[in-house]
Amino acid sequence: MIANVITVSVGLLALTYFVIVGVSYPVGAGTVSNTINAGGNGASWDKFTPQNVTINAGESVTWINPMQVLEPHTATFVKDKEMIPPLVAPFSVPNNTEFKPAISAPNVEPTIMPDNTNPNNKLVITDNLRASAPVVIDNTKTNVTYLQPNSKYSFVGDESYVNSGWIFPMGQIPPGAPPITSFTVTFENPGTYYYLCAIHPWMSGTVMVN
Ligand SMILES: [Cu+2]
Repeated sequence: MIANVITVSVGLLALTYFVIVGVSYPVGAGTVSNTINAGGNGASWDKFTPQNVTINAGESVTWINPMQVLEPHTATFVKDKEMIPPLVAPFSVPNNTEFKPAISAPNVEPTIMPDNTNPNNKLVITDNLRASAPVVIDNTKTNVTYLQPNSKYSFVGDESYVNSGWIFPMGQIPPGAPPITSFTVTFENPGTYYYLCAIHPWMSGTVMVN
């Protein structure tokens, strides 16, 4: 019993020491971590964990997907709401454009609709590469740079869009999908960087850079 009391007391003393003397981490600003789980298992399947992290300028953060089921997530930084990428989008093509399946699965067909703004054209709905691929768009919103899967990107801070692409759980990449299982960002400048998941936009987090 006495030994336990002493142990607890020493522990409290040590804790007090770190609280009073040790300490440079901002309290309550977020966890210090360089790895963030995009999604998880059980109740954390649609959360970033930790949700808020604090690092110093020049440090990196890596997003991975630890899920046991095949559910992708993204880490997507948008400067304003206009840059939130839809997962699919309509594109206008001439009416005589044919779409032939390029895979052997028999049960596929593109979604095609009339283009009400142009009778010579029709609309085909395709997936949005800017949501699913690793990509950066600069502060002018015009210069688009696609990154390699599992890229390391140096975030300056004024980019209008930085996206991880679909991060899959390790060993669970579907056939034909870009083999993305991580995304690493080096934050070059101080600031608070908000991000969300393009697939589940209620998933969000922040990286606070001192
Ligand atoms: Cu997600």
